[in-house]
Parts: sequence; structure tokens; C-alpha cells
Amino acid sequence: MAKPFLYSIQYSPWSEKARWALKLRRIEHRHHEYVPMIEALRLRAHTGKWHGRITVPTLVADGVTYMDSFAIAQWADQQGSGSPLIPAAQATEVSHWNDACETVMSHGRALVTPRVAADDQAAAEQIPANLRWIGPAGRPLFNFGVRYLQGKYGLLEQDAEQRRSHMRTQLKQLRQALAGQPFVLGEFTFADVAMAVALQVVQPVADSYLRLGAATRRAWRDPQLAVEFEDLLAWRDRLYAQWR
Ligand SMILES: N[C@@H](CCC(=O)N[C@@H](CS)C(=O)NCC(=O)O)C(=O)O
Repeated sequence: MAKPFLYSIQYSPWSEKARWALKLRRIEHRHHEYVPMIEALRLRAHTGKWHGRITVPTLVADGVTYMDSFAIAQWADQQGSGSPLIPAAQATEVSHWNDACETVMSHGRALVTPRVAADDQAAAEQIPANLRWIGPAGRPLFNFGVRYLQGKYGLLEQDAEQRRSHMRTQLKQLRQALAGQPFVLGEFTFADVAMAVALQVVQPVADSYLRLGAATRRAWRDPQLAVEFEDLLAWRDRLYAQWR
């Protein structure tokens, strides 16, 4: 049987969720670092998905395509070994927390993107290493990429304060669910993975877990939310140290 094949984006928290789940379930796989826009055709050809939206992470296993980080985690939970990520008795709760993660990260993406775009060094860091030879053409390519993301993910549809308020609601619920304990649902589950990764858009986790350029790292930090949710960032760091 061929090893599962994962398309992922190194800096993307959605990819991080999938990578972490595969690691926890000790699933060996091949990996390809996906270049947004430029490799869309390759991904469509591999998965046979010629219509509709394609996103990464995407896992292809035994001819079946899983094009969503939670779908990959659910698949991983049926394979491999280790303690369950999504215990049957808590499947509904885990799914709820995955939705909360999606809310935080999608609003977070809309806050991060303009901060990266406003910083020349951060913008330059987004050009993949194997495309750096294009030199000054990198900036227009990056600007095109920003417009592509704005359209695809509706990044301009709400203002920053509205988005922060949606994120705050979810993060306060996380604080309440944790109530000073180590795990969201009493024991370690994918709910912890999802919410720990969601905090990437509040303030990135240490470079040793997820490497980012210095300017990119600055741009991913939300100055307001990072101060308001210092306790959750500390929880995230402890969870990474023990489980990642
Ligand atoms: N619900 C999806 C969302 C994935 C997602 O938003 N992926 C972005 C990561 S930045 C992506 O594929 N970006 C590249 C592109 O849209 O071309 C999941 O959980 O996997």
C-alpha cells in the first residue's frame, strides 16, 4: 500500500493541525510543500478535483482525498496508533471546538494578511525559497497573492474590530472550558490541538515548532488579543511542549 501523501503549507495553521494529528497517530506519510496558486493545477490533477474550491492541507490515502484538516484528523484517528484524538463519546464536543478553531483562524487570517502586506520584509519572506530568484518581481506576485486570498476567503468583508470580537467570543469560551485545567475536555483530545493551533493567529508559537521569518512572526501577532489572552498563550505553549 502506498504511503499517504500530504500536501501542506509550512506556515499555515490549517496544515499544522493536520501534521500534528498525523504525528500523534504515528502515521508515516510523504509530504509535498504546496505553493499556493502556482501549484493549484498539480493538486487538481492529483486529486481529480477539477471544479470547486481546493484547499490545503490535502491528504490522499488509498485513492481517497481528504481536503480539510478536520477530515484528515478524523481519518488519522481510524488509522495508526496512540490514544484516540476524537473519542466516540466526545465526538460532538471535539467537532464544536474544531468549528471554534475555524472561526478564530479564518478571522485571524483576515487580520494577519494586511499586516504582512504592510511590511516589506514580511512580504518578501512570503516568496517561496525556490522562487527568490525572481527578485523584484516578487512584490507584484505577492500583491497578486493577497488579492487572490482577499477574494477567495472574503478577507475584506468585515472590519478588524468585528473580527476581533468574533475571535474574543471563542477565546473566552476556551478560557471558561479550560478553567485552569490542562485539557479542554478533561483529557487530551483533538479539541486541544485545534484550539492550541488557533492561537497561532493571536501570537505564533516558538520557532522550534513552527519556523517563521522574523518580520512574518511580528506580523502574525495581534497586539490586542495577545495581551488579552496571555493565559491561553501560556496554556498553548505548555501543550506544545508536552504533546507536539
Ligand atoms: N477548512 C479547511 C481550510 C483550509 C485553508 O483555509 N487552507 C488555506 C491555508 S492558508 C489554503 O489552502 N490556502 C492556499 C490557497 O487557498 O490557495 C481546513 O481546515 O483544511
